Amino acid sequence: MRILQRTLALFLVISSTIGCGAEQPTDGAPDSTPGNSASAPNAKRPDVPDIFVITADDLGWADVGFHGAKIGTETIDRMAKQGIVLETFYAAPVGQPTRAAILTGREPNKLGLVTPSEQYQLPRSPYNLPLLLRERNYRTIFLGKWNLGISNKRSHPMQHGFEHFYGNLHSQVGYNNHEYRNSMDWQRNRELANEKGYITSLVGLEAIELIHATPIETPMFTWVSFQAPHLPAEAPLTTLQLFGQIRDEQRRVYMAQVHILDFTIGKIVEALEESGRLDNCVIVFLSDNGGALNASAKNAPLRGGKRSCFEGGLRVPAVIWAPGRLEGEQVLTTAVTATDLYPTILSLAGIPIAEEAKVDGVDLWPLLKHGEPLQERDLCFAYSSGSHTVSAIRRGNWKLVRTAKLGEPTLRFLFDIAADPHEEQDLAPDNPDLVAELAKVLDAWIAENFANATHGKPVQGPKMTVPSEN
Ligand SMILES: [Ca+2]
Repeated sequence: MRILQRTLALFLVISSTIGCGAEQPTDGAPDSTPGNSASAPNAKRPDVPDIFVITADDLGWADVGFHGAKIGTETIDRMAKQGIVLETFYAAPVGQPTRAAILTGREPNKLGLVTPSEQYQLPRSPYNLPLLLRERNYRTIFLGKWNLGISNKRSHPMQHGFEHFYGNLHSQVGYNNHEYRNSMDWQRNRELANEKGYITSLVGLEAIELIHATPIETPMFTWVSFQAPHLPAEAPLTTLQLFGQIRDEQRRVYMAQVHILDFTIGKIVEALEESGRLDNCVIVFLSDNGGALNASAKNAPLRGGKRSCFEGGLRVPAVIWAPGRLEGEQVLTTAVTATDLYPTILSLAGIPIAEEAKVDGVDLWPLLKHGEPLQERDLCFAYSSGSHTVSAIRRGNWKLVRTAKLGEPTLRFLFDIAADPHEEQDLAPDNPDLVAELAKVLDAWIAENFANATHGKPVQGPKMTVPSEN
């Protein structure tokens, strides 16, 4: 019966995509939604919000409507309009470190998570976010792509405090066959989920079911981790037809992936409205790294893309939307990072930050709510594929970027990001002292963090694609 219901619901989702077309906005202002009861006093519920983190995967800076795209991202654009656009949100150059930063608040390089290796995994810690939230009676849910360890036994989301997991452990499963390298990687709570459907829609359906099934007295922490629009380039035929005028085939598929991603987020928001949760919900939306140019993402006018430390690799579309708690129609230009989400979410949940957690990020809520400025800080980034190493430091409006290919001299670029956000004018030749000063700080940071990650011994779990019975 459950499968039948899900299949029917999936059909409705896909059909609705066609019916809605790409340009129909989601209607309704959240503050005036009839029947919205979550903001009413509830004696049984602690005064904390539901928290939804929604991540896209490799989504380009310019691939959302609020940055000019014409892909049909009405719900993301609604969140941007009614919430606060985090216009200078820095992720890592690849997704795995960003994901670790969200769950730990720490520089992910310190955890041994630098490259998107299948063998590195998120270290166990009593301070990981879902564990702390669960101790405070949050229902903790992870849906979609995990990518922080592939072992069912040692690095599973449910061993980090998530009580419900539905999705894939690997990075790049088939959207329709749910396979990674010819093995099924699709599960619900460690049990193989042999279900049919497009994974973006399946993740959305699971979210909707859980939203309706969770008593309003129970606060929810849900990370909806969409794989879209990461490769492989696969989209439902019916959604592809909406973009028939796009000649480039890969771009056409990419746009369809983004569109159905947005459509699915819209259905989740509808469920939050129908269940009376939206007014008491804080939703954070972001991409886990810059758009992947080889997958037809567009970051322009930002320079570069995924795996680079130019803005196109680091700066991602990001929004925080809290209909009952934050004034909307704002754009925040302060530079913030993925490590800041952990202390911000704990702050919302009323959980103090333990010194032992060694958090690097800062609580953004006073800034978001009251405009209190952050203390000045250097933001550092690094990534290495082995043959190609990139790093950057941002101090105020200055940004030093270094790139090095194996066997070639290191290139250094200095930009004034405020005056030149697209990194077109290299000011390094005119400012050798500043370049040297920033390079010194960046080198120290790399020695402390990045070097530790590359030369340390991250815990490795056994490679296991099909969920075990343990
Ligand atoms: Ca990614």
